[in-house]
Amino acid sequence: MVRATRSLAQNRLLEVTVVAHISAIALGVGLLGSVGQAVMVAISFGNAGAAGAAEPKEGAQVTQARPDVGAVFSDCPKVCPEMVVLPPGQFDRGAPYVHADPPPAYTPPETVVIDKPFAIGRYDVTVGQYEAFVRATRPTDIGNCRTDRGTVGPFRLDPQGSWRDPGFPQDERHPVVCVTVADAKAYAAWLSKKTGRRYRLPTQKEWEYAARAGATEDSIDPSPGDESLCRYANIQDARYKAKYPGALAGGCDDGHANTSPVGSYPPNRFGLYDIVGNVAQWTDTEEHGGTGNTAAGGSWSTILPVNPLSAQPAYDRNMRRPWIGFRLVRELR
Ligand SMILES: [Ca+2]
Repeated sequence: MVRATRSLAQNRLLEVTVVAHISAIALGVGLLGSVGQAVMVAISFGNAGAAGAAEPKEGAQVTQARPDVGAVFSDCPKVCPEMVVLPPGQFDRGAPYVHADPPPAYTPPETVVIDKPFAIGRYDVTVGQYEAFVRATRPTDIGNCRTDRGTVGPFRLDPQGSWRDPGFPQDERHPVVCVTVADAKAYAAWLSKKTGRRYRLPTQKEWEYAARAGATEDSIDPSPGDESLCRYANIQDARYKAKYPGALAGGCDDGHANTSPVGSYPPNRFGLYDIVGNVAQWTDTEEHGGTGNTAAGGSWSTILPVNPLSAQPAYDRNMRRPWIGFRLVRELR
C-alpha cells in the first residue's frame, strides 16, 4: 500500500491512498476519447479468468485527485471505501441472456454511452464503514427493518430490526443492510463532506456499465443449473433452503445462508466484487412515479435472476430490508 501525502494547501488535492492497481489485459471495449469523440481503443482492465477474476497488484503508484483508470484508491485511511476508476465506454442495455431462447426483455434495447471516467466502490459499503458514519452523525431513525426474527420467513416489519441487527449475525466486513435510499444518501453526503470529494449513489446505467465490465452476455452463470454457480456469488442456495424450508432454490452450497463478507467471491473484469448476489444495491434511479428506486444485482435471498445484470427491479425507497445495501460512485473532477 502506498499513501499519497500531498496536502490540500500544496496542490489542492486531498490525500488519496492508492491501495492497488488493476493488472492489465485487453478487453476490447469501445471507448470514447476525453473530448467526447468516438474512438475505438482497447482498454487495460482485469486479469479475466473463468469468472472474470481480476487480481489487483498491490503497491502501485501514488495518484492524486484524478487517479488513473484502473487504479484502486481510498480517499482516507480505514473508513473510506476502496474505489476503482472505470474508463469511459459504452454498452448495450437489453442484451440477451446468453442461455435464454427467446431472450426475455427486461430493458428496452439502448446503447448507453459513459463519456468520462468515474470511480465506483470495489465492494458494497460495509458494516464497519457505515458504523463510522453512524458514530459521527448519530441518526435517530434506524429501525423498522424487515427481519425473520421470531419466525422463519417471510420477512416482517421489525421495529427493532436495523443495520446493527438485521436478524442474522454480521461482522464489520459484511455489507451493511437495512438502509433506505435516504440512509445511503446521508452516508454519501457525510463521506463527501469528510473527504472533500463528491460521493453519490450510481445511476441505474452507471451500475450496469460497472456490472457488465465489457461483457455483452447478461449472465454470470456459465452453465445454468451447474453446481459451479455457487462459486461465483452468494445467492439463494442449499444453506438458505435449510434455514428457510419453503424456499424454492436449493442445489449448490455457496457457504452462506445470509450475507457473506464482501469480496468472498471472484470479482468481475473491472475488479468489482459482489456485483451479483450478497446484497442488492440501491441506485439513484427512480421508478414507480418516484416512490421507488431500483436495486440491482440480486442478493442472498433471491434466486439468481434470469438477467442478473439488466434485471433491476424497483423497491419502496423508504423500506429497510436485510438484503438491500449499496455501493457508491465517486466523481472525478
Ligand atoms: Ca447463499
